Amino acid sequence: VEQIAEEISLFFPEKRFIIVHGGGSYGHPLAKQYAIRDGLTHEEQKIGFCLTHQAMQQLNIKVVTIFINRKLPVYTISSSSIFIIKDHEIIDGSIMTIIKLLEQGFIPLLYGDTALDSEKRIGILSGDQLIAYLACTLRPERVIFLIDVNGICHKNPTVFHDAPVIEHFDRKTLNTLISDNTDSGTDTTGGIFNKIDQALKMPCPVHLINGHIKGNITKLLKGDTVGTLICSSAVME
Ligand code: IP8
Repeated sequence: VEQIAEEISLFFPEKRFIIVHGGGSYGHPLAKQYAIRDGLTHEEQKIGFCLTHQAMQQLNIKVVTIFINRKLPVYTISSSSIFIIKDHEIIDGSIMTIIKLLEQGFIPLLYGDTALDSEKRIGILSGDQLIAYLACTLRPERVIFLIDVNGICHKNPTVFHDAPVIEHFDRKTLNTLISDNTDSGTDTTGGIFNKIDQALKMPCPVHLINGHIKGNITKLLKGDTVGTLICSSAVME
């Protein structure tokens, strides 16, 4: 995250950013333990819902502190306070605070979180769904997903290390992927397939690049080709 903050500071404030982080090892194990995505079916889950949210707040404080230490004006907005979901997707919420923060030169930061569900009562709002919603409403120049492999490959690159990265991905490419969930671990929100699904809804180019490789963000923002570019048919038209 320090490396990411350093690279963003090379482009801010000339470029405006919104940062979204996921649940990682803070949110997913608790979300799984208490079956939060299944909705509220028994009382014990209420404590699990609160604990998962609290774990996300703790992760968020760690992340946001790194950016603020780099003198980046990153300001957290708790997703669960402003969005209501149904079937894992946002159905209601106000992004006025996000717009105002951007106008005033801040970098809004949101994160995948627990959320209230209009039917199942509780659920998980993934950072992926959050980004898709923000992309559709705010129409940014681009979306960049920082992942832990070099891009999307036909085979799982954490198992097949020599699998070449697909540079341009569209809806047709989806059918050629070999589905392999061996590496989904404790990810409760759909792993890479959810990212692809959400990316194909976005009205802008979506890049998936390796966030562990120093210089990748810089290269991409300077116009070089890095990782996988996903374009929905709306972007290509
Ligand atoms: O990692 C999930 O967010 P994601 C958030 O972006 C929780 O899917 C609480 C598991």
